[in-house]
Amino acid sequence: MAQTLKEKLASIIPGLRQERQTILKQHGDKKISDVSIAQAFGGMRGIKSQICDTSVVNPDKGLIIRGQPVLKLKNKLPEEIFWLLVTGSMPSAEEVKGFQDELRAAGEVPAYIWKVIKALPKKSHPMAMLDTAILAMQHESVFARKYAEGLSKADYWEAILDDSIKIIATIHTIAAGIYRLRYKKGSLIEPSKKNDWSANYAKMLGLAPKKGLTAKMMRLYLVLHSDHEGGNVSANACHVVGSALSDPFYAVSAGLNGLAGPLHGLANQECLKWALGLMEEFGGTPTEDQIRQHAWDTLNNGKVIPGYGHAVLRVSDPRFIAFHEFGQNNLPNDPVFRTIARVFKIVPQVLKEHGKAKSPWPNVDAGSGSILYHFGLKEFEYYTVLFSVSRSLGMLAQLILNRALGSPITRPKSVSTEWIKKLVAKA
Ligand code: CMX
Repeated sequence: MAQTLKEKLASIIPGLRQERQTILKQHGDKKISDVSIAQAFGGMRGIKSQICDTSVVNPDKGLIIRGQPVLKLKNKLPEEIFWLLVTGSMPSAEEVKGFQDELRAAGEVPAYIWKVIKALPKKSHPMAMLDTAILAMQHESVFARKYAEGLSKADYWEAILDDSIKIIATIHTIAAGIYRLRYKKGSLIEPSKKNDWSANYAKMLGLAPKKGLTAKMMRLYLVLHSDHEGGNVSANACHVVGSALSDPFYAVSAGLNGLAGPLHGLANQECLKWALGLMEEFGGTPTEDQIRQHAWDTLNNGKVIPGYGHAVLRVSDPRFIAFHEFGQNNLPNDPVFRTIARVFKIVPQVLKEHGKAKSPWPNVDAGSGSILYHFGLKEFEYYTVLFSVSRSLGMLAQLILNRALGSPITRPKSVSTEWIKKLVAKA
């Protein structure tokens, strides 16, 4: 029988709580990681120190969502992916429809949000606009209100789910509105009751439908970026802030602030900028030798090549592969896509020769920009906003589960350099 997302969660949460308690009681002392001095100084890379059940990133296989490789999920709807992330199973067709209806019912963006966005400097970065809007909507938080009224710990997750639905129901409308206001694209466009979440986002941006291909591209984009386990900057920032019982508006806004960094989500704007710079320098699609030279110039100037390398992955990111296939099937002659495809042939060789990056392979940000550009989204400063709309799904799924399972406040111990020096001296 079809269930609402809340009913489905209510049916599985007791079992998950029991499972966590049993693991902790029977095996709580078992070690899962050692920490070296290099890791403590080095961004905690590779330290296994938190639990995230929505997805895992395998260094050799890439993103696995609830046991399924992301490439197997590439034709699903983001609404289905959210359900999968949070419950661990796919919804039935009826459940998806019910969930979409819930999103539509919660889709009204409060009028004050548009005033807040319009009050920002006109040249604000669209990520600053989105983060501010999500934070300003904190006023709507069911969790914050119910917590102040004395909500029981066992029921936190229900209010977190209510807030999550409000964020998912409105973030694409806010994001599309930011695009139209920031880049003077004309008046805001209403969503359609008939459309799914991705199709409505594409519609509200004002992109040409291209016989349904634009909605298909958007669906792929929003599925591929939805989650990437728990340790990346945005998921981790959202998790840490949420662990203080700050509500999802605070927590997601914090996560998105992290996504706005050039070593994380902003790399997709940087990547296209880099490719367009190449095309401008060489007057069109560059040759392989020209790309090699440009890549070396970037490295010799002490800069990173955006879209390449990864903290965990050691193969080409399957999400890059999915975009690459989409490009080959739908826009093989697009000059920007052809440049990106040629960059993919050359940059891994250059990075291997350079010898620093642990992975010379493309990550998700290497390919998405050329596709967006082809569909008329030419303002590449905006690209991380699209990433954000998608990533809100993973961040919120993780928040719901953490509150359902009573995860405590995050508080690792820091040590001083003096402490390390004494330790080393003793050894
Ligand atoms: N170009 C040049 N140098 C690179 C590089 C790249 N693409 N990727 C890594 N390196 C360098 C690092 O800067 C580091 O140099 P230093 O020793 O001088 O500090 C060295 O290689 C080792 O780094 P690493 O262990 O391989 O990579 P990290 O885990 O430290 O960093 C990442 C990972 C993604 C930040 C890095 O590969 C990078 O800066 N890539 C370019 C930016 C990018 O594409 N970011 C998007 C990642 C995906 C996402 O989160 O959205």
